Amino acid sequence: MMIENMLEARKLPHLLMGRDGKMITDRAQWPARRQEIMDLLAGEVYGCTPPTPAEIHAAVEEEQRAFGGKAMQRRIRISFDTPGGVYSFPYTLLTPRDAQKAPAFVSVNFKPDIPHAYLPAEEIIDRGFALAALYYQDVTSDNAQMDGIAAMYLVDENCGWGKIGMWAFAASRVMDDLQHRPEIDEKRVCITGHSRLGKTALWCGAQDERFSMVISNASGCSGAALARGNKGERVKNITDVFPFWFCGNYRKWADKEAEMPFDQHMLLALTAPRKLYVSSADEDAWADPENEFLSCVAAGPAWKLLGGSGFITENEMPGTDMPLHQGDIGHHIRKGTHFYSRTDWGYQMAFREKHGV
Ligand code: GTR
Repeated sequence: MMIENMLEARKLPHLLMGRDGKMITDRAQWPARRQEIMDLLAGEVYGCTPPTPAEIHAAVEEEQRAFGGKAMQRRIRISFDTPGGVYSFPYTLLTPRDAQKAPAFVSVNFKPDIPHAYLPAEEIIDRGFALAALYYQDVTSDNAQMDGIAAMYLVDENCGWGKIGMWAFAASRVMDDLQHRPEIDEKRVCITGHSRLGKTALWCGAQDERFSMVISNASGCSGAALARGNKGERVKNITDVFPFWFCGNYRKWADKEAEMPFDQHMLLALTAPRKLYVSSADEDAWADPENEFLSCVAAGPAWKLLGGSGFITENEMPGTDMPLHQGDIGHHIRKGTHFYSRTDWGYQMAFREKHGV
Protein backbone atom coordinates (compact mmCIF):
# COMPACT_ATOMS: atom_id res chain seq x y z
CA MET A 1 0.00 0.00 0.00
CA MET A 2 1.15 3.54 -0.70
CA ILE A 3 2.26 5.59 2.25
CA GLU A 4 -0.40 8.26 1.93
CA ASN A 5 -3.16 5.64 2.04
CA MET A 6 -1.65 4.03 5.10
CA LEU A 7 -1.47 7.39 6.82
CA GLU A 8 -4.92 8.47 5.80
CA ALA A 9 -6.38 5.30 7.31
CA ARG A 10 -4.97 6.32 10.69
CA LYS A 11 -6.88 9.63 10.80
CA LEU A 12 -4.21 11.45 12.77
CA PRO A 13 -4.88 14.74 14.51
CA HIS A 14 -3.32 17.40 12.29
CA LEU A 15 0.21 18.40 13.25
CA LEU A 16 -0.14 21.86 11.74
CA MET A 17 -3.64 22.74 12.90
CA GLY A 18 -3.76 24.81 16.07
CA ARG A 19 -6.21 24.01 18.84
CA ASP A 20 -8.28 26.94 17.57
CA GLY A 21 -8.81 24.98 14.33
CA LYS A 22 -6.66 27.31 12.19
CA MET A 23 -3.90 25.94 9.96
CA ILE A 24 -0.30 26.87 10.65
CA THR A 25 1.22 28.05 7.37
CA ASP A 26 4.05 30.31 8.43
CA ARG A 27 7.18 29.46 10.38
CA ALA A 28 6.51 32.39 12.71
CA GLN A 29 3.46 30.48 13.98
CA TRP A 30 5.47 27.38 14.90
CA PRO A 31 6.67 28.37 18.41
CA ALA A 32 3.08 28.77 19.60
CA ARG A 33 2.01 25.48 18.00
CA ARG A 34 5.10 23.80 19.43
CA GLN A 35 4.12 25.00 22.89
CA GLU A 36 0.57 23.65 22.45
CA ILE A 37 1.97 20.23 21.56
CA MET A 38 4.41 20.34 24.45
CA ASP A 39 1.61 21.16 26.89
CA LEU A 40 -0.56 18.35 25.49
CA LEU A 41 2.17 15.74 25.78
CA ALA A 42 3.21 16.91 29.24
CA GLY A 43 -0.37 17.05 30.47
CA GLU A 44 -1.58 13.78 28.94
CA VAL A 45 1.45 11.48 28.56
CA TYR A 46 4.75 12.19 30.28
CA GLY A 47 3.77 14.66 33.01
CA CYS A 48 5.07 18.12 33.80
CA THR A 49 8.78 18.64 34.19
CA PRO A 50 9.96 20.69 37.19
CA PRO A 51 11.83 23.94 36.53
CA THR A 52 15.45 23.72 35.41
CA PRO A 53 17.80 24.11 38.39
CA ALA A 54 19.46 27.55 38.48
CA GLU A 55 22.85 25.85 38.52
CA ILE A 56 24.43 22.44 38.78
CA HIS A 57 27.66 21.40 40.37
CA ALA A 58 29.84 18.73 38.73
CA ALA A 59 32.62 16.91 40.57
CA VAL A 60 35.04 14.48 38.92
CA GLU A 61 35.25 11.52 41.31
CA GLU A 62 37.51 9.21 39.30
CA GLU A 63 39.68 9.60 36.24
CA GLN A 64 41.48 6.93 34.25
CA ARG A 65 42.60 6.07 30.74
CA ALA A 66 40.40 3.63 28.87
CA PHE A 67 40.61 1.36 25.81
CA GLY A 68 44.37 1.09 25.91
CA GLY A 69 44.81 4.84 26.24
CA LYS A 70 42.53 5.83 23.35
CA ALA A 71 40.15 7.61 25.70
CA MET A 72 39.91 9.38 29.00
CA GLN A 73 37.19 8.07 31.29
CA ARG A 74 35.79 10.24 34.05
CA ARG A 75 33.19 9.45 36.66
CA ILE A 76 31.33 12.69 37.29
CA ARG A 77 28.78 13.45 39.99
CA ILE A 78 26.21 16.11 39.23
CA SER A 79 24.38 17.83 42.08
CA PHE A 80 21.75 20.53 42.22
CA ASP A 81 19.08 21.98 44.51
CA THR A 82 15.58 20.56 44.54
CA PRO A 83 12.58 21.27 46.79
CA GLY A 84 13.62 18.20 48.81
CA GLY A 85 17.25 19.34 49.25
CA VAL A 86 20.41 18.71 47.25
CA TYR A 87 20.13 15.78 44.86
CA SER A 88 23.03 14.11 43.04
CA PHE A 89 23.65 11.32 40.54
CA PRO A 90 26.73 10.07 38.66
CA TYR A 91 27.46 9.61 34.99
CA THR A 92 30.53 8.51 33.01
CA LEU A 93 32.19 10.64 30.38
CA LEU A 94 34.50 9.09 27.80
CA THR A 95 36.41 11.48 25.58
CA PRO A 96 38.75 10.51 22.72
CA ARG A 97 42.42 11.14 23.52
CA ASP A 98 43.34 14.82 23.11
CA ALA A 99 39.75 15.64 22.18
CA GLN A 100 38.89 19.25 21.65
CA LYS A 101 35.35 20.11 20.70
CA ALA A 102 34.42 16.50 19.93
CA PRO A 103 30.81 15.79 18.99
CA ALA A 104 29.17 13.74 21.73
CA PHE A 105 26.45 11.24 22.51
CA VAL A 106 24.44 11.34 25.68
CA SER A 107 23.29 7.75 26.01
CA VAL A 108 20.69 6.78 28.60
CA ASN A 109 21.45 3.15 29.42
CA PHE A 110 19.94 -0.02 30.83
CA LYS A 111 23.24 -1.02 32.41
CA PRO A 112 25.98 0.75 34.34
CA ASP A 113 28.71 -1.21 32.52
CA ILE A 114 30.87 0.37 29.83
CA PRO A 115 30.87 -1.08 27.27
CA HIS A 116 27.87 -3.43 27.18
CA ALA A 117 25.87 -5.19 24.48
CA TYR A 118 23.84 -2.06 23.66
CA LEU A 119 26.74 0.35 24.09
CA PRO A 120 29.78 -0.17 21.82
CA ALA A 121 31.84 2.47 23.61
CA GLU A 122 35.17 1.74 21.94
CA GLU A 123 33.69 1.88 18.44
CA ILE A 124 32.06 5.22 19.33
CA ILE A 125 35.39 6.63 20.55
CA ASP A 126 37.15 5.28 17.46
CA ARG A 127 34.89 7.40 15.25
CA GLY A 128 35.83 10.53 17.16
CA PHE A 129 32.72 10.89 19.30
CA ALA A 130 32.69 11.49 23.04
CA LEU A 131 30.23 9.44 25.06
CA ALA A 132 28.34 10.54 28.16
CA ALA A 133 26.80 7.40 29.62
CA LEU A 134 23.98 7.71 32.13
CA TYR A 135 22.68 4.59 33.90
CA TYR A 136 18.96 5.21 34.26
CA GLN A 137 18.49 3.55 37.64
CA ASP A 138 21.14 5.84 39.13
CA VAL A 139 18.40 8.47 38.81
CA THR A 140 15.35 6.54 39.96
CA SER A 141 14.29 2.89 39.90
CA ASP A 142 12.34 1.39 37.01
CA ASN A 143 9.26 0.63 39.11
CA ALA A 144 6.55 2.46 41.05
CA GLN A 145 8.82 3.31 43.98
CA MET A 146 9.26 7.03 44.49
CA ASP A 147 12.96 6.80 45.16
CA GLY A 148 15.97 8.77 43.92
CA ILE A 149 14.97 11.97 42.16
CA ALA A 150 11.28 11.01 42.45
CA ALA A 151 11.45 11.63 46.21
CA MET A 152 12.77 15.17 45.77
CA TYR A 153 9.71 16.76 44.13
CA LEU A 154 6.01 16.79 44.91
CA VAL A 155 4.25 14.74 42.21
CA ASP A 156 0.66 15.49 41.22
CA GLU A 157 -1.31 12.27 40.76
CA ASN A 158 -2.77 13.30 37.37
CA CYS A 159 -0.12 15.37 35.66
CA GLY A 160 3.03 14.89 37.75
CA TRP A 161 6.03 13.54 35.86
CA GLY A 162 6.52 9.83 35.35
CA LYS A 163 9.82 7.97 35.32
CA ILE A 164 10.47 8.72 31.64
CA GLY A 165 10.29 12.41 32.49
CA MET A 166 12.72 11.92 35.39
CA TRP A 167 15.31 10.08 33.29
CA ALA A 168 14.93 12.74 30.59
CA PHE A 169 15.45 15.51 33.15
CA ALA A 170 18.67 13.86 34.37
CA ALA A 171 19.96 13.62 30.79
CA SER A 172 19.43 17.38 30.49
CA ARG A 173 21.54 17.88 33.62
CA VAL A 174 24.31 15.89 31.91
CA MET A 175 23.94 18.33 29.02
CA ASP A 176 24.33 21.20 31.52
CA ASP A 177 27.71 19.77 32.44
CA LEU A 178 28.86 18.99 28.87
CA GLN A 179 28.27 22.61 27.88
CA HIS A 180 31.21 23.69 30.01
CA ARG A 181 33.72 21.03 28.98
CA PRO A 182 36.33 22.15 26.42
CA GLU A 183 36.68 18.57 25.05
CA ILE A 184 33.05 18.67 23.92
CA ASP A 185 31.45 20.57 21.04
CA GLU A 186 28.30 21.70 22.82
CA LYS A 187 26.68 22.42 19.42
CA ARG A 188 26.94 18.75 18.41
CA VAL A 189 25.48 16.72 21.24
CA CYS A 190 23.01 13.97 20.39
CA ILE A 191 20.76 12.19 22.86
CA THR A 192 20.03 8.50 22.31
CA GLY A 193 18.37 5.55 23.98
CA HIS A 194 16.80 2.20 23.26
CA SER A 195 13.21 1.13 23.84
CA ARG A 196 11.87 2.72 27.07
CA LEU A 197 15.05 4.77 27.01
CA GLY A 198 14.35 5.68 23.37
CA LYS A 199 11.05 7.13 24.60
CA THR A 200 13.15 8.95 27.21
CA ALA A 201 15.56 10.30 24.56
CA LEU A 202 12.65 11.63 22.47
CA TRP A 203 11.00 13.38 25.41
CA CYS A 204 14.33 14.80 26.58
CA GLY A 205 15.28 16.09 23.13
CA ALA A 206 11.79 17.50 22.62
CA GLN A 207 12.12 19.69 25.70
CA ASP A 208 15.82 20.47 25.56
CA GLU A 209 16.70 22.27 22.34
CA ARG A 210 20.40 22.29 23.13
CA PHE A 211 20.58 18.76 21.69
CA SER A 212 21.43 19.04 18.00
CA MET A 213 20.07 15.58 17.30
CA VAL A 214 17.74 13.03 18.87
CA ILE A 215 17.82 9.26 18.30
CA SER A 216 15.04 6.83 19.06
CA ASN A 217 16.10 3.20 18.79
CA ALA A 218 13.09 0.85 18.85
CA SER A 219 11.13 3.17 21.15
CA GLY A 220 7.75 1.90 19.92
CA CYS A 221 4.56 2.67 21.83
CA SER A 222 4.60 6.10 23.53
CA GLY A 223 7.88 6.71 21.72
CA ALA A 224 8.27 7.07 17.96
CA ALA A 225 5.38 4.79 16.92
CA LEU A 226 1.96 6.19 16.12
CA ALA A 227 -0.67 4.97 18.57
CA ARG A 228 -3.45 4.97 15.97
CA GLY A 229 -3.37 1.74 13.99
CA ASN A 230 -0.56 0.31 16.13
CA LYS A 231 -0.35 -3.46 15.67
CA GLY A 232 2.05 -4.01 18.56
CA GLU A 233 1.92 -2.53 22.03
CA ARG A 234 -1.05 -0.29 22.76
CA VAL A 235 -1.74 2.42 25.34
CA LYS A 236 -3.70 -0.12 27.40
CA ASN A 237 -0.79 -2.59 27.47
CA ILE A 238 1.78 -0.04 28.44
CA THR A 239 -0.28 1.77 31.07
CA ASP A 240 -1.34 -1.56 32.65
CA VAL A 241 2.24 -2.78 33.04
CA PHE A 242 4.26 0.44 33.30
CA PRO A 243 1.90 3.14 34.64
CA PHE A 244 4.82 4.73 36.53
CA TRP A 245 6.60 5.70 33.29
CA PHE A 246 3.88 8.29 32.62
CA CYS A 247 1.59 10.79 34.31
CA GLY A 248 -1.71 9.50 35.72
CA ASN A 249 -3.72 11.10 32.91
CA TYR A 250 -2.24 8.81 30.24
CA ARG A 251 -4.28 5.82 31.44
CA LYS A 252 -7.52 7.46 30.44
CA TRP A 253 -6.54 7.04 26.78
CA ALA A 254 -6.32 3.22 27.03
CA ASP A 255 -8.47 1.80 24.20
CA LYS A 256 -9.35 5.39 23.23
CA GLU A 257 -6.42 6.13 20.93
CA ALA A 258 -8.72 7.41 18.18
CA GLU A 259 -9.96 10.15 20.52
CA MET A 260 -6.54 11.37 21.65
CA PRO A 261 -5.94 15.03 20.70
CA PHE A 262 -2.34 14.05 19.95
CA ASP A 263 -0.32 11.21 18.48
CA GLN A 264 3.36 10.39 18.50
CA HIS A 265 4.23 12.20 15.24
CA MET A 266 3.74 15.35 17.32
CA LEU A 267 6.44 14.23 19.73
CA LEU A 268 8.81 13.66 16.81
CA ALA A 269 7.98 17.09 15.37
CA LEU A 270 9.20 18.76 18.56
CA THR A 271 12.75 17.94 17.44
CA ALA A 272 12.39 20.16 14.34
CA PRO A 273 14.37 21.86 12.87
CA ARG A 274 17.15 19.78 14.48
CA LYS A 275 18.08 16.30 13.24
CA LEU A 276 16.04 13.25 14.23
CA TYR A 277 16.83 9.56 13.75
CA VAL A 278 14.33 6.72 14.12
CA SER A 279 15.52 3.13 13.89
CA SER A 280 13.53 -0.08 14.09
CA ALA A 281 14.06 -3.82 13.54
CA ASP A 282 11.94 -5.88 11.18
CA GLU A 283 11.08 -8.62 13.71
CA ASP A 284 10.28 -6.14 16.49
CA ALA A 285 6.50 -6.24 15.99
CA TRP A 286 5.84 -5.02 19.58
CA ALA A 287 7.50 -1.68 18.70
CA ASP A 288 5.72 -1.69 15.29
CA PRO A 289 8.30 -0.61 12.67
CA GLU A 290 5.53 0.37 10.24
CA ASN A 291 3.99 2.81 12.71
CA GLU A 292 7.44 4.19 13.56
CA PHE A 293 8.07 4.84 9.88
CA LEU A 294 4.66 6.43 9.28
CA SER A 295 5.22 8.64 12.30
CA CYS A 296 8.35 10.05 10.60
CA VAL A 297 6.34 10.72 7.45
CA ALA A 298 3.63 12.50 9.44
CA ALA A 299 6.20 14.55 11.40
CA GLY A 300 8.08 15.71 8.29
CA PRO A 301 5.88 18.76 7.56
CA ALA A 302 7.17 20.48 10.74
CA TRP A 303 10.68 20.54 9.22
CA LYS A 304 9.30 21.68 5.86
CA LEU A 305 7.46 24.55 7.55
CA LEU A 306 10.78 25.63 9.06
CA GLY A 307 12.56 25.49 5.71
CA GLY A 308 14.13 22.05 6.08
CA SER A 309 13.92 18.91 3.97
CA GLY A 310 11.98 16.79 6.50
CA PHE A 311 11.80 13.08 5.80
CA ILE A 312 12.93 12.02 2.33
CA THR A 313 11.53 8.63 1.33
CA GLU A 314 9.93 6.77 -1.55
CA ASN A 315 6.18 6.33 -1.49
CA GLU A 316 6.42 2.91 0.16
CA MET A 317 7.97 1.31 3.24
CA PRO A 318 11.74 0.88 2.87
CA GLY A 319 13.21 -2.62 3.06
CA THR A 320 15.54 -3.82 5.80
CA ASP A 321 19.01 -2.32 5.96
CA MET A 322 18.10 0.38 3.46
CA PRO A 323 18.85 3.47 5.54
CA LEU A 324 17.24 6.76 4.57
CA HIS A 325 19.84 9.42 5.28
CA GLN A 326 19.04 12.22 2.84
CA GLY A 327 16.66 14.37 4.82
CA ASP A 328 16.57 15.90 8.30
CA ILE A 329 15.01 12.71 9.63
CA GLY A 330 17.21 9.63 9.37
CA HIS A 331 15.66 6.17 9.42
CA HIS A 332 16.50 2.51 9.03
CA ILE A 333 14.95 -0.86 9.67
CA ARG A 334 17.58 -3.36 10.77
CA LYS A 335 17.14 -7.07 10.13
CA GLY A 336 16.44 -8.87 13.38
CA THR A 337 14.88 -8.43 16.79
CA HIS A 338 14.50 -5.84 19.57
CA PHE A 339 18.07 -4.79 20.32
CA TYR A 340 20.44 -1.81 20.15
CA SER A 341 23.07 -3.28 17.87
CA ARG A 342 26.39 -2.09 16.52
CA THR A 343 24.63 -2.00 13.17
CA ASP A 344 22.21 0.61 14.52
CA TRP A 345 25.04 2.67 16.03
CA GLY A 346 26.97 2.40 12.76
CA TYR A 347 24.09 3.80 10.69
CA GLN A 348 23.41 6.51 13.23
CA MET A 349 27.05 7.62 13.37
CA ALA A 350 27.20 7.66 9.57
CA PHE A 351 24.16 9.98 9.55
CA ARG A 352 25.82 12.30 12.07
CA GLU A 353 29.00 12.40 10.01
CA LYS A 354 27.10 13.05 6.79
CA HIS A 355 25.15 15.97 8.26
CA GLY A 356 27.88 17.29 10.58
CA VAL A 357 25.64 17.19 13.66
C1 GTR B 1 8.62 -3.56 26.95
C2 GTR B 1 7.67 -2.40 26.83
C3 GTR B 1 8.09 -1.57 25.68
C4 GTR B 1 9.56 -1.28 25.67
C5 GTR B 1 10.42 -2.40 26.21
C6 GTR B 1 11.83 -2.03 26.65
O1 GTR B 1 8.26 -4.50 27.85
O2 GTR B 1 6.39 -2.90 26.67
O3 GTR B 1 7.33 -0.39 25.63
O4 GTR B 1 9.82 -0.09 26.36
O5 GTR B 1 9.86 -3.01 27.30
O6 GTR B 1 12.05 -0.97 27.20
O7 GTR B 1 12.71 -2.89 26.45
